Amino acid sequence: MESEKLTLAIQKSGRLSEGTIELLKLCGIKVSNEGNHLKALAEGFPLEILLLRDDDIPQYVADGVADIGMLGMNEVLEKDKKIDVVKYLGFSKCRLSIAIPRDAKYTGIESLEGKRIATSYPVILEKFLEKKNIKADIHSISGSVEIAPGIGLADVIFEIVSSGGTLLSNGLKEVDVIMKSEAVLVAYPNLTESKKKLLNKLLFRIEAVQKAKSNKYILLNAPENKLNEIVKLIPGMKSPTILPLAQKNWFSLHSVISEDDFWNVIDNLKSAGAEGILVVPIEKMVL
Ligand code: PRT
Ligand code: ZN
Repeated sequence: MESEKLTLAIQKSGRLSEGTIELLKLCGIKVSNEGNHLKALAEGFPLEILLLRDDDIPQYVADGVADIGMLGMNEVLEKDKKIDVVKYLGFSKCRLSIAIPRDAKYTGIESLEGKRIATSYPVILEKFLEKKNIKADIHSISGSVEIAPGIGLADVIFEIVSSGGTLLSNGLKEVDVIMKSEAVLVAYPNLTESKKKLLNKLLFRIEAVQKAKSNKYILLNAPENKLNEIVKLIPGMKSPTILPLAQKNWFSLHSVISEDDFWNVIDNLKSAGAEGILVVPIEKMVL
């Protein structure tokens, strides 16, 4: 159907908003959220946007009220609804960790036996403790979990950590990372064929953005007698572009290199005789 739209649920405001809007923008989708509305319009893709608290997104997607959603993997696991995780999005990264008062002892997960643990993630914690066969007293609280040990409400906390600053300022130390989290794209499991097509179109754009982020465009100059060796170091998407320079026996090579082994490749290129190396970001990458 020509006019069909996907309904996307995103966080109204909070730690996910910036990354979400930025990713959509890189996908060519502009969200205009003027005023305090529940819905926003999107330009550049057939999307209707619902602006929600992140806690509510799993239920909206499980019910099919929203076709897709963007939220933290921690919230997906905590709410435990029947929804599909279709893509890891790479922003709002954090970890869910065990933390204890600075002077307390911890020798491993077994140290949690019989302890009072404060958390805003009771479902994840309960499953974890059950798997490890540990009995503890879980106190579910919805905010400021870090103050619980200080006011005598708990011995231990299980909470999101990012920089570690909040733990530090509450006299706590991180002793075990239980899981890592980042923003994910989730979907209603029973999307119609036409909505699945739209979702695939959106995924295609997200993947092009992600590939571009993890790669760089490289330009360099090389003498003719070093070309073969240098070409092997920067194979690129198919093979590098080689253009003759005005100076005789010199060439310009253009290629794409991965962010992962970036500095190794640069070192090897220099040793192999490459000169005038330029590295520039790529905006989109379609293979
Ligand atoms: O209003 P709404 O319900 O939508 O938002 P919220 O307050 O529940 O969530 P929000 O905006 O705080 O976080 C949304 C999501 O961002 C979380 O579900 C995580 O997936 C992700 N995220 C990434 C974080 C953090 N980093 C983070 N640092 N969520 C929370 N924190 C908090 C944490 O709870 C702790 O109190 O920040 C504190 C720790 O930070 P550091 O840097 O001091 O370690
Ligand atoms: Zn929330």
